Amino acid sequence: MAPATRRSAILAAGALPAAAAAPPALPEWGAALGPGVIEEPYGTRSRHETATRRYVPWLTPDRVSSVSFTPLADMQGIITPSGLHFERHHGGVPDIPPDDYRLMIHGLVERPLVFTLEDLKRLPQVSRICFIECPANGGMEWRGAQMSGVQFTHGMLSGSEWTGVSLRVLLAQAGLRPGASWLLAEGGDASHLARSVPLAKALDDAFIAYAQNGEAVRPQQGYPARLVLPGYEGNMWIKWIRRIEVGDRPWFTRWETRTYADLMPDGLSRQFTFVNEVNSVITAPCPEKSLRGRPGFVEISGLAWSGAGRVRRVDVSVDGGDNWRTAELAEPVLSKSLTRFRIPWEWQEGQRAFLQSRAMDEHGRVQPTITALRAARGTESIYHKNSIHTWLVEPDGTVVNVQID
Ligand SMILES: Nc1nc2c(c(=O)[nH]1)N[C@H]1C(S)=C(S)[C@@H](COP(=O)(O)O)O[C@H]1N2
Ligand SMILES: [Mo]
Repeated sequence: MAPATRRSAILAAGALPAAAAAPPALPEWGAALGPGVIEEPYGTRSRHETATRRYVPWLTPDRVSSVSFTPLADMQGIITPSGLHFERHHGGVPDIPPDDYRLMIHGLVERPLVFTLEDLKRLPQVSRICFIECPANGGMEWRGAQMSGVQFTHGMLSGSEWTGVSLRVLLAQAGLRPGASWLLAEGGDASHLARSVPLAKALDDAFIAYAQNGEAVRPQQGYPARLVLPGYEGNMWIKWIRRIEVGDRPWFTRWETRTYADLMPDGLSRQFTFVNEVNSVITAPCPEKSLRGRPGFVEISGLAWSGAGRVRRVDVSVDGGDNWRTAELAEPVLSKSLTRFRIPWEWQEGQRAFLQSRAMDEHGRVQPTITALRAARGTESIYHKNSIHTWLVEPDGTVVNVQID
């Protein structure tokens, strides 16, 4: 069969007969007036776009523990559209009228304070683009490849611009008392999820966000305000935050003693693993974006991130790690943010390939192989899996989730 020309391939993809849509013919949509500006005061995406958050039925049986995943294969750049941000809640999404919202700061402080949302908005503002990742991202893959797409292997990951007020500013207003060294942050939802946060982190780059990607934080993300802890594991980013207590030691809440501790092979568990270590994944090609019928030039593209700082380098292999080439990092490359990488490739029909990406951050930390990670951490944990991920490209272009040494 003769290879398809670019033009015939484009025409074949469209819904209209070729002659009606292709220039220089005038297509139907250019021959009549469309709706004007008053039709849609708050905009939505094109009705032809279908990417959605999805959930795994056996993983999220009820509202006490539900999670949906960002469709990473459909994402471009480093910002996740707010409507596709992954969701993780332990008591459903509360409906909080902004006028009724209050944030209390108390404990080891000079002046206990209660802030309204307006109070928070009057204070000096900070904005930052950063990723949030649930530490359970990839948790279903610890014992072997299981999920059939990047949405489920890595989709508890999103990137946003968050805007709000620095915790440093709020704590300065309350005034820290001697001995202050930890905070307890508590959510206002039915779960009352509460996590201990080191004071050093709070004074470094933590903030209370009331905006996300230029508008109010979405209800699913913590409206009207949530804690943002750049680089720290997602479950500490308390949503619907209502209370910050200052103390002189961690609280060891039930979330910390039972839920979010990393089980180690020797039967002990790591109490706190705050930082999400350097990680990456190829988002194209992937199981959702196969190469079937698309031989020739392929731009391999993906996301890299590190909770410890900037991504310095991403290497890509198409032969399961025998040979590596360094990918291009797309600007901006921001600390504790998603970073987009790209590298050109030629794929031939009939060629089997094992695609991998391996990120390194500015501290020289490198993603381990799955074998090395298991040797260090065992298989009891479901948290903090940052190993090199492998996609198998079958000879027909199908892409499959596999694990190799
Ligand atoms: N109040 C409250 N905060 C919460 C949660 C929750 O259930 N209640 N879930 C946590 C978990 S486990 C994660 S991974 C992140 C998810 O944030 P997102 O839903 O905005 O993606 O929020 C965290 N903050
Ligand atoms: Mo989470």
